[in-house]
Amino acid sequence: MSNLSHIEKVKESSLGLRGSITESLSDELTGAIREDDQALIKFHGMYQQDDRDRREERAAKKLDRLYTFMVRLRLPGGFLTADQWIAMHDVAGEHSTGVIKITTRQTIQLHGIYKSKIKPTMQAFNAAKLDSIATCGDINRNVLCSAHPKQSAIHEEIFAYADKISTLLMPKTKAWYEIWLDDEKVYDRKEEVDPLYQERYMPRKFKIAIAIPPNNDVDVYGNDIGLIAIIQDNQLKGFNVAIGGGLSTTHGNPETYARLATVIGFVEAGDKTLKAIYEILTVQRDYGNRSDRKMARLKYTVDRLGVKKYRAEVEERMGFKFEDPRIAEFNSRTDYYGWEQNHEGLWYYTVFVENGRILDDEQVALKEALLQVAKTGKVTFRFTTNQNVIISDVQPADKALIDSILQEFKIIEHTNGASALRKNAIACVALPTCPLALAEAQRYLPSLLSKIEPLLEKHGLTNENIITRMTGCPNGCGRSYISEIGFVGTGPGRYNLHLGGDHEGERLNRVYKENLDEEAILLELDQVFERFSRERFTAEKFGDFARRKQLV
Ligand code: SRM
Ligand code: SF4
Repeated sequence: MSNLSHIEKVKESSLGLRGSITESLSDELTGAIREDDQALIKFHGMYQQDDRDRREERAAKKLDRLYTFMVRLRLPGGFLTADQWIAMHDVAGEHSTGVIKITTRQTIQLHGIYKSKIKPTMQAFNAAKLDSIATCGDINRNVLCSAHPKQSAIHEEIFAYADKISTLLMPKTKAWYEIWLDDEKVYDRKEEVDPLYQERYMPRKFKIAIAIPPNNDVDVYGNDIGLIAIIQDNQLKGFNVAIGGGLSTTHGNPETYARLATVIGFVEAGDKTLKAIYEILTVQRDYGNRSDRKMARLKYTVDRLGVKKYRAEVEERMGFKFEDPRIAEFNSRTDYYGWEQNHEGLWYYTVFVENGRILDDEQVALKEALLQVAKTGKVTFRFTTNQNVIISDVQPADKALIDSILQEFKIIEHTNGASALRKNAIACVALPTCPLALAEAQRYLPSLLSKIEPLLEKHGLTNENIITRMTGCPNGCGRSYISEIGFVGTGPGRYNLHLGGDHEGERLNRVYKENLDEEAILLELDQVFERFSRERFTAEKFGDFARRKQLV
């Protein structure tokens, strides 16, 4: 096909995602890697970046950009053992900036890894039984699942699907092991035949999440495939399947849009669920746009073909039909902060981690505290899609020990002390590492919230659980388009302000005012909060109010 995009050709001629990565790594003249290899390393779970704060200074000295790499782990459902935590903590300290960053997709990223340190990083992860395969690139990414075991008595059974799906959709190439672990070279590529991904992989990234109602913590409708667990009589019956969610747009390109996934039916738990997922991918693989990457996500394929046709094609390939969707209702998206007990009596402490950044700063030594907790060997860890961490699976007899560490390091004070606004807020990474950022996000949102909190207090709204999200550009990594207050970066210090999304993640918001600076943001919010406090119905949520009053 002559109109394939350049990346399609790079994938196709990459010999199983190898390209010239090995040669790029051994080139000591530059801290960067070759351009085509930059696309390929994404499939291995990493991105080439540079410190944007230092661009000008380095350019003035006629120095090349300060290239480093970001590595993202594959953690289906966001689960780590205590030993893996310790290993990850050590790797972060030795090879990266030291900050452990919890992402909005329930995993962690390490930033600032020099080219020469990528291999030792991967090898240390592998020694801890961790990998970064397929966490980026045109392939199925980290699979999400509602994090908190309190969510359901059969949480473990549902949670296991995140791992099953991740395994089902792993690429067959052994390139990751060969390049990063120096495993034996694969000479016969027939050993790597990949019936799902073939030679060109997916047209674009692919994302799957499993939600356990009534909590939609994973933002299930923002995914290419959303699975909504259907539990009846305390048994997992199966899943409502939603397709075509995606939360990215491009400023100035009206052809791009955010879209919530459409429920296409119900499928029984077990093999039928896995078959359905697999064939939804094969249809997108075969019908997705491979010439224009801006239009390549599943959401555009679904709208181009029509939901009915897409479902019919999947059903034909599955050899059975979807049943009618079952009733499922969501009522929240918030994490369960603090201590909670599950049905078996195990304890869970959800720590508030502002924007997912685990580090030791002047306010709280969060990284050290979590290391000490891990060193007890009496816990596991689960990441949430709200960028928090749950200290998990604590036996009743060990709770006092863990609690004393959390007290000693003031983690409980820190978690309890955060306002409702802050606990419901997410920001993406943005500057200084994200090459696509137009404005700040995780470095700016905390201070902006400190100015919004007094406005809420002024209008008697301090305890409102308003879902607030900020992204440094319209790509939507912080899922701003499904928030009640969304900030989308347009340029340095400027944001579009979005309002009117619902609390449960079932309705997109819309632009309220464009290109606002901080003063204008605070002025607008002050006015809207004033009306909300005066004109709201009893218990009406902020997003619903903004919609009812047609503010957007
Ligand atoms: Fe994202 C690209 C960070 C979740 C939509 N995202 C990027 C890159 C890799 C920039 C790049 O392409 O060079 C960012 C790296 C920043 C850095 O320095 O670390 C980046 N995305 C993130 C994370 C780390 C944000 C965070 O603070 O947690 C999240 C990592 C998730 C993970 O563990 O896999 C992250 N990204 C998301 C989400 C939210 C989600 O999936 O629930 C979205 C919107 C949902 C969606 O996909 O529709 C999202 N990221 C994008 C897009 C737009 C995709 C599109 O359809 O056009 C890009 C740009 C691209 O792919 O071209 C992007
Ligand atoms: Fe970067 Fe934009 Fe994603 Fe934020 S939303 S991490 S600025 S790509």
